[in-house]
Amino acid sequence: MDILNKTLLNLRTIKLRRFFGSLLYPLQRDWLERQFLKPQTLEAVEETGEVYKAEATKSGGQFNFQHFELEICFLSADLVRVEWKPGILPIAYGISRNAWPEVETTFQETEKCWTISSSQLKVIVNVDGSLKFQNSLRLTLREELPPQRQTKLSHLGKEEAWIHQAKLRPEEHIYGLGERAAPLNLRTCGNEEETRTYRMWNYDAGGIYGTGTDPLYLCIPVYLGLHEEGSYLIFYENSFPANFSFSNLARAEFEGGMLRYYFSAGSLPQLLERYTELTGRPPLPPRWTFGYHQSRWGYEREAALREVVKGFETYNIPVSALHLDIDVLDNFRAFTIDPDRFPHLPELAAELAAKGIRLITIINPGVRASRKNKLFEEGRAQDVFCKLPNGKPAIASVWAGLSAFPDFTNPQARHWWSRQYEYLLDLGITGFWHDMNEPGVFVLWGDPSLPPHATWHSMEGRGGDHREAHNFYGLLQAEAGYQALCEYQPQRRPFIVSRSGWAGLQRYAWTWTGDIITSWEGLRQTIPTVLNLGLSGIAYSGSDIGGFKGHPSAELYLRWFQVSCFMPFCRTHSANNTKPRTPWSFGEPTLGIVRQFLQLRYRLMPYFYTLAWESTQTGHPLVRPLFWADQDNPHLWDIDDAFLLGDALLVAAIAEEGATSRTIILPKGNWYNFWNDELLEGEKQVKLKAPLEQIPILVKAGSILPMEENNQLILHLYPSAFLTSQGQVYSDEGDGYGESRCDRFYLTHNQDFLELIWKQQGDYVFPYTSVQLYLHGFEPQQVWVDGDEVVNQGRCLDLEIFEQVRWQGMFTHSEYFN
Ligand code: NBV
Repeated sequence: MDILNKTLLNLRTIKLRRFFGSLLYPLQRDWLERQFLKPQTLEAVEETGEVYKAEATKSGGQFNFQHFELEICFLSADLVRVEWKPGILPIAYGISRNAWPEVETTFQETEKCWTISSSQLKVIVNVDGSLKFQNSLRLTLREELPPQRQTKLSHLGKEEAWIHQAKLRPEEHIYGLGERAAPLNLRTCGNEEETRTYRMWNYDAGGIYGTGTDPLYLCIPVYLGLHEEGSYLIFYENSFPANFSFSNLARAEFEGGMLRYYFSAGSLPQLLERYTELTGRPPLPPRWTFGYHQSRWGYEREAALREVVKGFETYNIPVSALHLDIDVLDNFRAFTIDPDRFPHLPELAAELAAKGIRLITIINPGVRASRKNKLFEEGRAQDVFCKLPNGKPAIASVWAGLSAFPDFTNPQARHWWSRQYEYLLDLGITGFWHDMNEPGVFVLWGDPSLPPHATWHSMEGRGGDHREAHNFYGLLQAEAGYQALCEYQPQRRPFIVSRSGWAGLQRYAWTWTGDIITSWEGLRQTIPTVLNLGLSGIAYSGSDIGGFKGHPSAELYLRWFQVSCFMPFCRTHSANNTKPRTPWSFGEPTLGIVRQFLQLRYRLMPYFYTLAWESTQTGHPLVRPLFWADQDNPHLWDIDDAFLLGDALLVAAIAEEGATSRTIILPKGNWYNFWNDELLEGEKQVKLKAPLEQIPILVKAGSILPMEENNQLILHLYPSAFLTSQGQVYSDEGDGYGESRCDRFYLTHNQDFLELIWKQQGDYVFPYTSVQLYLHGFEPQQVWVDGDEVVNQGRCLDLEIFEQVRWQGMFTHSEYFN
């Protein structure tokens, strides 16, 4: 965006006072940076040189090359850590598991190379420093070129910059990298000139972005490669700014640090399991978080909130949370509530809680730098802010005006920050929304964050500049917030949604896709963005329904809403200068259809909640690309306008104005049309109807889909010709850490019989009053419950607890079942 546009946008949104800050701060930033960027002595790019020593170690091998050292260490049979030194050792903020049992490996030497193998993986180290990774079938998954290093002299002394490259197979597809406004496959073409570069530098898109904007708020240096021989994952444990590109070569260029990365091989689900074993799995969120969230920048008074709640009641729309944006703050200062505009917040919070609606408030990390601000004075006294070389806090202009920024790499700062949440929790706030935590600041030009070389961080006491700390900022703020919620409300599970983060954010927070443009293209973009976040370990995300900035048409809002009902985070949110946006803002038929979709989402609650519980065990994202369950089918590798929700549901977005149908290639297996039970064959392209009141939803044959209504558990049984159908339902209190239970159901069939077995596990009392079994694709004639024949009620059977149900009848789609 050019300076003129930015100036206008700034004037409109941040007002005159902060506008001057956004003009003066970049001048200061650039001046400071000039002081620090002394002319650098760049030494020529170095390669490994000759190897002069190679030896086996406990779980791997150690190699000394003329210029570099290489250490290979198996953490498990399918996960290996590779380290090229020298360089600054990373602080393990992204890592959750540090201790791994010893892995049995064999170390072999030939004339040209060394081979280190586990039962599942072989790493071949060539004399020139190139590496090859093979699976147990000896299929080559990845071939790396010897790394290159550039040594430079900075204000910190001698530093390394690294270039790491690997060959990509012609058909290879690449996914991940955190949050990207790009297609699902990040390697869009093999052509060098058109190759996109993806930057690793968490970035505030400044109120609006669309496809192609890069970087965004949440970069993660992790990617998955998928090709004909298999799939693998690479995670670079390096937080320095970096550029990634994928042409014939996958190239990663890091501006500093050590070249430490992890390689894992396996199917996509296995890769996510390993990666989240390393970087952490998402904890179980409270159940209400899967309900609908309503938000808007612009609820300026309590009365506005009351009115919105009234709307939900009047129009009979379910809602579980209201989000309070910066309007709620007293002069935009962190951890405050404006006493004039929100004088009775505790009463309001209690009133809403009684209706099952939680309040979530925004928190920005910038602390107004003023003697009158107690928080600032306290932070200064405790020395917890990011500093300039003269020891003073680094100050930049943001919402609260000139502000200082807590240095979350300082454990004392995290502790101090986490103490602040108590005040808001006491008022009745349930969850927190961390915004502007790249950290983002107001600038008219240049990078909207702190001076990269001139800002000094604690880095757990060892020291480091903002280049190293920047990408950790949102992650560590989330850690501080999470600790606060655990400490002050130990009986509740934390809920934080964070705009920025890094590898491991899933341990503390959800995210959303930020200020996406209001347009059909914007809607379409949110799907690959959410999918790639999921493949980067972030299981929970969603987008501002209708887009952040702009006025969606009724049709766009509706289509956005329909797809968001199947995303983990379902929230309408919009900028302050947009027209009010609620499910009823567009009148009928939008209102009625939105209501139906939301009711469907609430009915699917047992399914969402069970997926969430599964994710605590596996790290699998809730929303997955179509090839997740059928990765050998290359026709699915680029599909990014449809997704799977868990294993059972396939959802196809309608992201084209006026469209009333669309085509889609189905993954293997058979699929039931959710709306009419038609059975469709997988691995084929099908055309599906999508009138305004529907988007295509398919259910995989072989699924047992749990839903609920009026305290009844409804199990939708979708038999498959080939498989035992299975399903499970996880239940507990919905919050806290009490007892839980898991109900498992197994459906088998032969010619004209169907049998369902129920196995119960866990001490939590079955929370439903009854169970309804709903048969799809089967017409029953006779029914037996636990051996006794009962009256045939047709496709729906209402029961209490049982062990076995048997039906005799006919498959509707007998052509598939014989
Ligand atoms: O707090 C205001 C907005 C918020 O509504 C939005 O969701 C964030 O992404 N915030 C950004 C700051 C200002 C944006 C111009």
